[in-house]
Amino acid sequence: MAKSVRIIGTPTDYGANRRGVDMGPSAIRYGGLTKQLEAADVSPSDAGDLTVPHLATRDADAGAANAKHINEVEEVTTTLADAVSDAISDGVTPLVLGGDHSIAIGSMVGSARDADIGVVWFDAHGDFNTPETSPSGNVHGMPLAAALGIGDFEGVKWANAPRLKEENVAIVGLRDVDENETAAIHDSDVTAYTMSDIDERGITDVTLDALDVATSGTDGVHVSLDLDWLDPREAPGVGTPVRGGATYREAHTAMELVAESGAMRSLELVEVNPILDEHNETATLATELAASAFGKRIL
Ligand code: B3U
Ligand code: MN
Ligand code: MN
Repeated sequence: MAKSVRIIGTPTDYGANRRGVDMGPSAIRYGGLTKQLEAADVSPSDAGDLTVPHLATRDADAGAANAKHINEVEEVTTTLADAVSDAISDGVTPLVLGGDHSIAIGSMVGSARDADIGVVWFDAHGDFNTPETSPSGNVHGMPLAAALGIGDFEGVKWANAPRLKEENVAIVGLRDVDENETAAIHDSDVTAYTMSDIDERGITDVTLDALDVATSGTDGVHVSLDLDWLDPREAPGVGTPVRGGATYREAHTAMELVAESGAMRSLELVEVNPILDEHNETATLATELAASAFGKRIL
């Protein structure tokens, strides 16, 4: 029987420093998401977009300087966490379309509501800042810390992903990490693989190791795919591109290994910025990678 997937659009950019990622869900749908999922023998249903507060209706400078729009991010987190957890209770795999990476707090809280989960985080960045360490105040650089209960988020509790442990978090593809973030990652029990690790060991080895970390003793894995994990030549439509990222082939290989693991409990595609994209190619690539993660094969 075809696997059922529920598409959950989360059109928000409160956590980012550049406007535009709020249009990500539309661009990803327009890039052929449904067709790609069907080619992966998945039966998709589209729940549309969550209702999230629009920036135009809020004070542009809301929130503390070191955690911008923290209350809006909290609202989105609550709404998305419920949607993700409802999908899983219905026996359907949630596919969350961002939006900036701050939405991952909601995805992880929802995915970890009734299960022990691991996380594989594909990203150029560590996303391990806290309001105390962040150089920008942008919450999209903080979601892993937030979901793990690290740092002081102006009193916001996030209902920390209740059953997620540092030991089960693997970050893959790092190449732009802030100084304090490096120390925090070292001090934690998360496992982090840099692009150099991928260069030296190859994407297959690294991804299999990351999946081992995330599946060990857990009920399933949340896969968080920040499109800036890929090289900007493949994925130009992101807010914070960093040279030297994963290639097209490496990204597909990683997603195919995710599918083969059979452990994916929830997936999110984040940081697609259609304003910065070229002919929607980053959004289209996101749909292809989702298909690979759900098991699309050539033969
Ligand atoms: N580490 C920097 C930059 C950044 C993190 N995530 C993105 N950019 N997309 C920060 O602002 O925390
Ligand atoms: Mn990120
Ligand atoms: Mn990133």
